[in-house]
Amino acid sequence: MYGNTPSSRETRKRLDAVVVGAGFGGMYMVHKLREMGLSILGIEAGSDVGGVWYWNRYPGARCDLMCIDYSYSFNEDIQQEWTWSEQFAAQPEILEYAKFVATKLKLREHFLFDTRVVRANWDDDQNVWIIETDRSEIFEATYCIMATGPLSKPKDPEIPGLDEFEGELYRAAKWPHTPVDFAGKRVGLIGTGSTGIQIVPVVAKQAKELCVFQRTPSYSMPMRNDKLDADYVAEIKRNYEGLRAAARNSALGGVRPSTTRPYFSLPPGQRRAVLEDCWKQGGHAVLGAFSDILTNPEANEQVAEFAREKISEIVKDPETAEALKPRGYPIFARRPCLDSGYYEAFNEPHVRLVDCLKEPIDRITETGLQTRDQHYDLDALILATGYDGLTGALLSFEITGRNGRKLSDKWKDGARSYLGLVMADFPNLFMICGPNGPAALSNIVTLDEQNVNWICDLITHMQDHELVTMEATQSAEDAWMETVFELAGRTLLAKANTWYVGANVEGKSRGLFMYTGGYLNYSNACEAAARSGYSGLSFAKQTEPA
Ligand code: N01
Repeated sequence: MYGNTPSSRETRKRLDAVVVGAGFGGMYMVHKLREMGLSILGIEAGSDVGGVWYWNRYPGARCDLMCIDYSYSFNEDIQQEWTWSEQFAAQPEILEYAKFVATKLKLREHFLFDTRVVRANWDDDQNVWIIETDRSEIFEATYCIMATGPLSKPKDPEIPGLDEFEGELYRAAKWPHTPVDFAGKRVGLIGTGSTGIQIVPVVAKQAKELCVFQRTPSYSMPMRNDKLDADYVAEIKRNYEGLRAAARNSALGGVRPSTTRPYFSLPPGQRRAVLEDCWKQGGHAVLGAFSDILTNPEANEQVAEFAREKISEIVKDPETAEALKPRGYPIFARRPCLDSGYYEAFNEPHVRLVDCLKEPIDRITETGLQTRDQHYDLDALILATGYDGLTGALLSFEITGRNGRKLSDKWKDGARSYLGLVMADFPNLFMICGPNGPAALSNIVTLDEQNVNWICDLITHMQDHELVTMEATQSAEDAWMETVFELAGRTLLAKANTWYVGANVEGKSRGLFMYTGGYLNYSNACEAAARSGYSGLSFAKQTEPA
């Protein structure tokens, strides 16, 4: 199968494990496997660690989870030595944090940077993964761990003429590493998801004109970010243990507010007071205000109306305010956005909203953007048009399992796996934050740690019992997917056209394939799977030579 590849068997490096990706998941995976004494290699397309935070350098890029959640808990020295400056850190600080961890744990020496995996094939005879890179290197590994991230394959819009634009073209997910100056320029922005909403207020401060081309409006709530003062940081550091335990025991894997109180358990005046208070608190407080916002359509619509009223309170021009109001899908069915001055930016005379539902984009031209009604002259165009989420990165190269089974074939009707971690027909292949886990809905660093720990426990189990291969049984995989679909049927999450359901990628099979039961239930399910002696997996022992 790999006979045509450039390096001969003798020159291939043999390893215990190859880890693809140097984001938070890949970094921790490499660290843990090294602690276990395995020979390892990490492969990363970027020039350094950081994953999504390495690539996403767009103006305003910031984590919408608090740093006390969005950071590693596994190493006390790291927790104590690193000091966050803000409640919700900006991209440069998060990238510095990733670099700090890599330096402290000496992780870089295990990674090949500026290198992409182009093929990963299971060799049934040798029981190894044959992993080929775009530098024509080939590695053989007993275990292959995909830490490729749920949002790492950016997606251009299907708008004709993109290649014809002669101005400056920027993609949020592949932002230049040197500062971009928009001063004096007419800037266009396509896309109003979490990314576009973070970009608008920052670029509005620099540009001569900013035109925001909005197709589907998002619901956004004020982030109300805070600088962290020294006393508070000291308190956090003293109390990390409890904070981390609380995160691990929560539905989100983080210390966001949540409640067991259903919406209609309070009279209207008190509900309103709760929502007002949450809006004032900022962050995701509104999302956690009532227990049934994502399950009760009537409660959801009332919370949505509250958010729409807030837009009218902020945006002075009634027509713009109206166009910014999301309608026709449940609030929080698209990822809830947190902003720092998004709606306020539209009160600036040089910032203009173009409602592409009323005035669709026809094409991009050499000099700007043509809608059905008019041409917008632009010096620069920013694309914040999202990702081929959850499965995009894993399907962007060839992965072949047992008996030549292609992953693209296995997933042609949607991603399927057991616990989002392992699959039938793909022996010794692991996914960190895979598409059938809760990655899109949880704090991903908590999930990274949980996934890595589970994988390492399983590898230890295999070593202890002299097992050479493992894969999910078809029945365990089918049962997990049944659970995933059953839970999905209870939420309103599938009722919006989002990357959650694959609606943003033409031809992608549509549906809610991710686990929506919450982080805690998910990690309990993984623990139960391990406690059962891994009854959902089939193992093989080394066969004796004849
Ligand atoms: O992408 P999106 P994103 N013409 O898919 C529009 C995470 N994240 O990069 O909805 C016009 O949400 C599209 O319009 P529509 C977070 O999980 C986290 O913003 O298809 N518009 C939509 O408005 C988030 O959910 C942080 O009608 C077009 C936008 O592009 C995920 O990343 C920060 C178009 C894409 O929105 C993705 O967010 C940022 C077209 N042809 C992101 N094609 C944190 O803070 C697409 N669009 C951690």
